[in-house]
Amino acid sequence: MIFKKIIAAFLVLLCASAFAQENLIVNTHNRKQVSLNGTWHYIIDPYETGFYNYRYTEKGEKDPEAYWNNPEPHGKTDRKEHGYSDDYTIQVPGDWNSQDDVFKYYEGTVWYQRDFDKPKLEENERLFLYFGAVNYEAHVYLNGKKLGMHKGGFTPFNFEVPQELLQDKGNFLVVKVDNKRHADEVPTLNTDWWNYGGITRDVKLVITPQNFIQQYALHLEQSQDIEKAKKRKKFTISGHFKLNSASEEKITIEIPEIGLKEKVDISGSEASFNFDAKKLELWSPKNPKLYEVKFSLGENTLTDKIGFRKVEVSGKDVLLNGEKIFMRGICIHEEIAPEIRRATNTADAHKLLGWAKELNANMVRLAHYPHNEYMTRAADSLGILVWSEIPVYWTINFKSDAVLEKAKKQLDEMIIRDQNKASVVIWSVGNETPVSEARTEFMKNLVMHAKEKDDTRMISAALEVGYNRGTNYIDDPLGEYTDIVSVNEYLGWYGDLPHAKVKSKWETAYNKPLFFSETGAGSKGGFHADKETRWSEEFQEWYFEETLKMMENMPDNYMGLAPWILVDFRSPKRNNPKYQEGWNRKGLIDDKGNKKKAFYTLKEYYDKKEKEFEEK
Ligand code: GCB
Repeated sequence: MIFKKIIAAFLVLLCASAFAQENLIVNTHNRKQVSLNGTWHYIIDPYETGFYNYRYTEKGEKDPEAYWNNPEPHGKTDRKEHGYSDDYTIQVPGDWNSQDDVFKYYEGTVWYQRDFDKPKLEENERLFLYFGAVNYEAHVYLNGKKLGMHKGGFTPFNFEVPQELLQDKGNFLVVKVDNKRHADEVPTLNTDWWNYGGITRDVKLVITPQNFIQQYALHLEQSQDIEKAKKRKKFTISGHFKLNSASEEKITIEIPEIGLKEKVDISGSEASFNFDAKKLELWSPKNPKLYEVKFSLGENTLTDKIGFRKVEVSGKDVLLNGEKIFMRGICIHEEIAPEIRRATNTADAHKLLGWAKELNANMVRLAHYPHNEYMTRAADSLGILVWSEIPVYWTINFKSDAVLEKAKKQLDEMIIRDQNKASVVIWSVGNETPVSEARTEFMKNLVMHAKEKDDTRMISAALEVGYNRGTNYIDDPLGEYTDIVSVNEYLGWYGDLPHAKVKSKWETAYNKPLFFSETGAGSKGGFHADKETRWSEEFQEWYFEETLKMMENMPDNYMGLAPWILVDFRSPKRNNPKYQEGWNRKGLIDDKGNKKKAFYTLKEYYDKKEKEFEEK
């Protein structure tokens, strides 16, 4: 019996840590749940005393001094050197850095703890503990037992809660969170953003039936001729299901608004399907139409709101629902600057995307990691195209298979979570990775992996510009594998002055759509001077004027841009004591929320581009 229990515990652990994405539950917003957001206790533990004994080996499960345990002292003679107290509390979701001065620059381990009562469960219902994200490494313990661990600071994970572990009242939940940077992680040691630590996204108990739809994809079949489909008013919808366990039952898909009801046969625990749908209104930025969709397995129904659209590359163009588009983009970090914290909720998402809308953008590049799901849900409903990226940033260890596996896992988790968001049109596998054979092999592997998982989106990566006899030449070998060629350019900021831009020549080695995934210059909001004075709003405005003139001379595969960046953001690399003070100042909006002059320069260009495309 004990042997069986050990094996079962081992299997739970193995599945939980190594294959978290296989078990990932999607669309948790619309499932039965109990939120565990709110006030938690914490212990700061830079030496990891709660985890290792004094010989630096992991503490035994029952060790009373392990911080996942917290026995009451038996009496006054008892020695006790840790504890959770109401004097040390922290809010979840949220980064720790913004919550107390002791955390401002902290990188290391913090233990989080809270109690919860067992929710009321119907017969056969199951319980999963779901985390929207924890940066970076999380070890999760319930009533002294380890449920599992997860690495990756921006993607969700969940562990099943074995019911025999639960008490009716006061279940003791502990999460060891460690945000130390390491050379062999994703991202690696060096980034140009703040390493906010903590349980940065929602935590909840998800209650499911015995068997349930764990993951699904539902979209327009990519191979259909969309022009013909539009003319005939008959579209093919396809997708797949992954159940938690094998079932003989059929799954019913309903879209009540168009009177659609289809049954899908399951063999084992997975099924692929396709069927026709009439009268479908397609999703686009102009008409972000979402349909209520109901998926039923037996008695249980899960609802979602899904938009249907087709995005594809056709020669040098990107087509959305068969029509050529121009991406009026802007890059965004997941940060609320005036409060110096991570964005965590719907209001935050609407604030950031609201600014993007004011700019008349129709697209956002969510840099440089998957943002929280409120962002992609809001983008779906507001009609904003999304570029979503994994943090394969700069100098990842491209020679390591283990690092490649870590990157793939984050890619899987990103895709699985958001594959039903019509707004997400680009998966990006990285940013400014330095060209080498090992790098290209690594990145190609990620591109192929993303394509295999999802053929309904374009795959890209932000590349760097090469130079060839006076020409800005985009020839990074990775461009051969991506669907669109995206590049970051800073001519006039990191080299030369902005007036050099108009005369610059641009060429690409690839006959594919060309997208500028970054361009930008720093300015301190409210600092005014002549245009040649660095850090002034006038310099940044000038940079944008020259950049936008330069764009008019681009080759005809130019199909959009996402300048760097919507709002100033925290970065430990930016230490000019007068103008930066720990902020990357390339925002079009400053850290107080004020729009800089360049905001309006870009907006004017976007208004013009919008008209130009409407008139075509
Ligand atoms: C880049 C990076 C971005 C930086 C930006 C800058 O090329 O992709 O993460 O923050 O430049 O400000 O230099």
